[in-house]
Amino acid sequence: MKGKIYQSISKNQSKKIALLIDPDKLKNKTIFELINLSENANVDFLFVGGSLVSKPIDELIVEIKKRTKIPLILFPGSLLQLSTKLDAVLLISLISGRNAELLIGNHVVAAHHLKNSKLEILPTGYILIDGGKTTSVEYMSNTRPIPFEKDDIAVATAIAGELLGQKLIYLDAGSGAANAVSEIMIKKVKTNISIPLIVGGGIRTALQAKSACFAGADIIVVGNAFEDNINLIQEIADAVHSIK
Ligand code: 1GP
Repeated sequence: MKGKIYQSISKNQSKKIALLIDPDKLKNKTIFELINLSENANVDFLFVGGSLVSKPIDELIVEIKKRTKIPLILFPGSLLQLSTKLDAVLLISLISGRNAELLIGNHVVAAHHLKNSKLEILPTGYILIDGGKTTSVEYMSNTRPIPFEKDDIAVATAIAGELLGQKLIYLDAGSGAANAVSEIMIKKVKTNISIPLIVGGGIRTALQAKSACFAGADIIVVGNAFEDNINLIQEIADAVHSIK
């Protein structure tokens, strides 16, 4: 049913955790193990995708769907990652950048495919923040991140995204960022928008996840830290879900 996932994000005030699966970084066996642990930890969403994915992900998506009921959402690095077997797609406009293909070009190419699919479409204003190192998303998207301390630019970008009709804002320091998005930036962005806020990139501990939630994040995205230590899934999920 269209809209179910967005409703669960926007109507339900509880904080949520998403596990990011990058198919290129992990063996399928590890992915399935991560999914088992995610089930046990009540992880809210599985994001799948990556800035550069070298293999077709359709088969993997089918295998993941067999193993879990957790909603599977594409976090697309490119149009090649689109699959009708997913539950939903973050329809990302990279609004911190000035790359026309990632603002509207790819969306035009995918428009009919998306409209004719049963996928839930989640229009997302994606804002890349400098996390202290050059990330794959920065290089592959050919966009410059917003400087770490330029809260005012991040806020204005998020407001513009909402005014343009985005339904979610995603503040991302990029996968493997040295520094996660600052609490002060999260707080300022959150107080200036009325749509749900996703925050990710460089979150490696339960304390960081909790602090980002207290600052205003509605969904925390974690990839690298879970790949490095699968036991963190329960710990970080519990920390996020403990916030009332
Ligand atoms: C990247 O926000 C995600 O786009 C997750 O980042 O892999 O650093 O957790 P990490």
